[in-house]
Amino acid sequence: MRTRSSRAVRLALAVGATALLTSGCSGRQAYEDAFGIGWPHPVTVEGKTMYNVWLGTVAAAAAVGFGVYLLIAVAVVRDRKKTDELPPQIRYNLPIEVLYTIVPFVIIAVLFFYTAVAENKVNKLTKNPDVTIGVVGFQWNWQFNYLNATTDHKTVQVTGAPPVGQQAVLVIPVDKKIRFIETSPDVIHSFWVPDFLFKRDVIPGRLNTFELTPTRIGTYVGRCAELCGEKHDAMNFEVHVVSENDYQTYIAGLATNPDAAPNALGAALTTGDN
Ligand SMILES: [Cu+2]
Repeated sequence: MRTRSSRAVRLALAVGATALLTSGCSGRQAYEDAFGIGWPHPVTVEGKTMYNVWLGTVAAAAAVGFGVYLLIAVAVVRDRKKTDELPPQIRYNLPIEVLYTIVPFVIIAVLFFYTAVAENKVNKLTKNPDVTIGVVGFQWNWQFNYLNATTDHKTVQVTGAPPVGQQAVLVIPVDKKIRFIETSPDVIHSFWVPDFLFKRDVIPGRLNTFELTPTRIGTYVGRCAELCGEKHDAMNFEVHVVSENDYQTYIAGLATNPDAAPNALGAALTTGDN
């Protein structure tokens, strides 16, 4: 009996390991899949901060759920019908009522606290970001201005051609603080890179500023997340997170040949798998 069960365990382990290897998942990816509990893999430091809030919230929800099911089970077992006599009918119980008013409030206060802390951390601006990019969302494409980016502090620029002709390309170095300053000349757009787990509205007459630190080299899709008119769906852009060297090469290329197709330049860069 014991041999059969240990053989079954070994078989299950072998099947699991084979599935893991053949699916092409790295160990880290498998770990994140198992413990992310529905949270996508962020490729930014900021996404990781929010991931921690998510884990805490899920843990709190699981504890509450477990408590509720436990109380239901206790009531079902202890108070099941034994005689035809009704159990004592209690109209209220002050301590219990105070408890179930205070406990949810405490839970919400704790969740609010950690959410506010994470939000402040994500929204915090540093004194000296490594790269500053002016983002202009317009009907219907994007323009990226790399402020003081060249060695002689010139600004270089990439503009996607509206409406569908040419996607705008955003190239940023990995593991660097990137500051984005957004504005719009027409209507409200929204800068969104799903893999960054970050989205911020682009509002006419206003400068919205935030910072992100990408952590993984790769190519990602960017979108406009605000219904901004007829060709809203044409506002996709490409994001290349590249090494510092590739980034410098890209900026130098853009500075010497501003008319070169930004797509071609972007595609020429070495990018890791996504
Ligand atoms: Cu838009």
